[in-house]
Amino acid sequence: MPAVSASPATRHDWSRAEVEVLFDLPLPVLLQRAADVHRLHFDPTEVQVSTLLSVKTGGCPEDCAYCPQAQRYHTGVDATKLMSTEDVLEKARQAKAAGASRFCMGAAWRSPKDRDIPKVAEMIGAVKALGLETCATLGMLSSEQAQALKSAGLDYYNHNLDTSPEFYGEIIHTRDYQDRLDTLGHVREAGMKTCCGGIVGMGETRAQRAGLLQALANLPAHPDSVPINRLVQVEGTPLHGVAELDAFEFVRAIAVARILMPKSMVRLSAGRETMSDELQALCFLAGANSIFYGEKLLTTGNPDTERDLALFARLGLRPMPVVETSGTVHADIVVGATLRSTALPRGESVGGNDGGLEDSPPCTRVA
Ligand code: SAM
Ligand code: DTB
Ligand code: SF4
Repeated sequence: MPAVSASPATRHDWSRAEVEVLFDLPLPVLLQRAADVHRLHFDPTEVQVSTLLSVKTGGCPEDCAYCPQAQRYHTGVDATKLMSTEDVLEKARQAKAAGASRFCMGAAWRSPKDRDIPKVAEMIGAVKALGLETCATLGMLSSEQAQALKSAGLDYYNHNLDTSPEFYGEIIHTRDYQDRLDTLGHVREAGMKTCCGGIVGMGETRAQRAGLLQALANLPAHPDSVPINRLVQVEGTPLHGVAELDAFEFVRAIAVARILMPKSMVRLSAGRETMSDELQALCFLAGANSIFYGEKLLTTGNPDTERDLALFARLGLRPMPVVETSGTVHADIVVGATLRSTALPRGESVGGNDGGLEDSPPCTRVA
């Protein structure tokens, strides 16, 4: 069996066998390793908080077998037009008031039409002007489209590999793996940060889950955010009724993602609504440090904000500060029933929150 390097150095040459060795570790050993890596680069009490909005829902021509927004499946999701900038702004203001630091706009497109780009650019500029980080997920992008979105102020682009190269053909037939890699290349070349992950629980094997994480870790640059989605089973999609993934297998995927991509935000993404608080806590122990916050994902549910606030308080977690180029640190602290933002001079830390942070370690995050 091949040895796994103990070096925490960022690598892009993981072999499948090495990743499988990690997956196969006894769970306490795997969790310990992931937690050690997490602490090298992050304060384990901090969780990055993003809110999602579907700015154009349903009617998608693609055939992703998991997706309630594909037109060809009968899921009860009605197709809508692109939202107006004013309506998006209202939702972004609400997300900011509730404590989100990043606002992610999703569209059920195979790829945007060139005529859509000015409208989306306007939305991005308006959301950014609120002081939120901006993220969009609009499907495949050309190089020119990626540059236009960057110029509009887009910080992150989400485009997932979704699964391992060898399982991919069982899930999607209307675009191939290389199309996804090409879009990610355009996003990187335009100078945006990448948000790229996948879905587990689609009936793939452990080796295929290892293949997804290997593909993500061996990208030319590790994604800045890595969403690990647990399949949300939606009636009418081909994957409805697939065998549920064992909860500990999901935790393993989070832990391996953390070890392979030590400096990335690993997002405990879709699927939280049906997870217990205890399972989510295990995911945070395994190195997850980002969530979607707000009662809806794109078309399906997410935990109530009250439940998330209570979970943060019970676990002693707090929203991750956003470090802006101006040198100001916006630290979000749990106050009453919302996650609130306050501006702090760079280098100062928040002196505790409702979750009892007096005993928490200093932030050891490495830029
Ligand atoms: N249409 C664009 C695209 O496919 O890139 C953007 C939106 S698409 C809904 C974004 C991602 O959401 C997908 O790549 C997939 O990873 C995730 N997703 C969609 N449906 C899901 C489901 N039922 N469960 C978990 N994740 C899902
Ligand atoms: C990602 O990886 N997960 C989010 C976001 N990127 C766009 C989407 C999850 C969608 C879950 C199904 C739905 O709500 O429609
Ligand atoms: Fe369309 Fe994106 Fe859903 Fe695939 S995941 S069907 S591309 S909205």
